[in-house]
Amino acid sequence: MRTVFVTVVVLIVGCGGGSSGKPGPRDVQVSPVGSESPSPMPDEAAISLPEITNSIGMRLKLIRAGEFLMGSPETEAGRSDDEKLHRVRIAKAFYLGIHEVTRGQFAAFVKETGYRTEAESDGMGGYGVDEQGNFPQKPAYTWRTPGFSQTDEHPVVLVSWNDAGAFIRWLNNREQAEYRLPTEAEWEYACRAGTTTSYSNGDNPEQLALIGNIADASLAGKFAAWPWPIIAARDGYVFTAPVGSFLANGFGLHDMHGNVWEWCQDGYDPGAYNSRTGITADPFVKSGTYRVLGGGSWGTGAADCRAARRGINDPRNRTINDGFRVARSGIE
Ligand SMILES: [Ca+2]
Repeated sequence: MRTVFVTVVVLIVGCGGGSSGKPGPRDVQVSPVGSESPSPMPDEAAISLPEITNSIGMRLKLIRAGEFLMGSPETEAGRSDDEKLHRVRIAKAFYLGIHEVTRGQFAAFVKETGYRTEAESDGMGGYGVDEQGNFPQKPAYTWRTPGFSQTDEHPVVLVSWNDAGAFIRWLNNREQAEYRLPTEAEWEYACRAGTTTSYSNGDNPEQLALIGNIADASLAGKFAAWPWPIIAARDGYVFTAPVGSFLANGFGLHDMHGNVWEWCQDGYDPGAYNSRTGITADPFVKSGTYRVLGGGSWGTGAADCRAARRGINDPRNRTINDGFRVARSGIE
């Protein structure tokens, strides 16, 4: 199965296809501990890249134009066949949120607009996790009441791709700016921050605990039968963590791995990478039944947190591990 954890969508590539009414895991496979890859500390020069703070206190980092290898090498543990390695040019600089959009920032939007998320407006709620570690959809599960404790500094969850779009339209209206979701290519470029390894700090899943909140020993202590791989390391969080709780990557961005899956603009096209040759400038898949997410979440295994992983979900879906961060264009 190739779906984002806790989702109604079951995709299609390599699993016989079709949709399901139940959540399901992706084809997760955690690589062995003991990689020789180093665990670099963030590059101080990169972290000092220009930064802006917007009208709701959101900090965004300038991400410079450049080229990178998108996707993963065939030797990468846990990879999928939709990740063919290819060269991509990000032609224009853009700003990207240093952090995922927080519950407090989303609350400011709701307070000003009266917006009701899809989980609230259709009365169905979203997908949460109960005490037994099952993933039911319930009206009670919304961004306000995800079923676990959150402060305003935690990433907002249970927001659909459409809800993220509504937040961004509000922000653009408020600031007369050009906020948007990052493209899939921009997201991976920013996540990698110049690295070519599975994660921005190497290939060792156990070292993910230094830079992100994933399914770890903390989670295992609460849910004995969690259906996804769990690293032995302890990151200290069963559910979401306050944004910025872990080390930044080389571009000064926090939580690109773990915490919440982050919605990208793109539709999901499983064959998109295979069709690209040479250097592809600013690839963007405009349409698609499903939308792409990056980075994995607090509940997902390490392989799903890889920079190259292409998470997939229906744009109307809302779960306790999907959130987003915003990009801003119109630079230079
Ligand atoms: Ca964790």
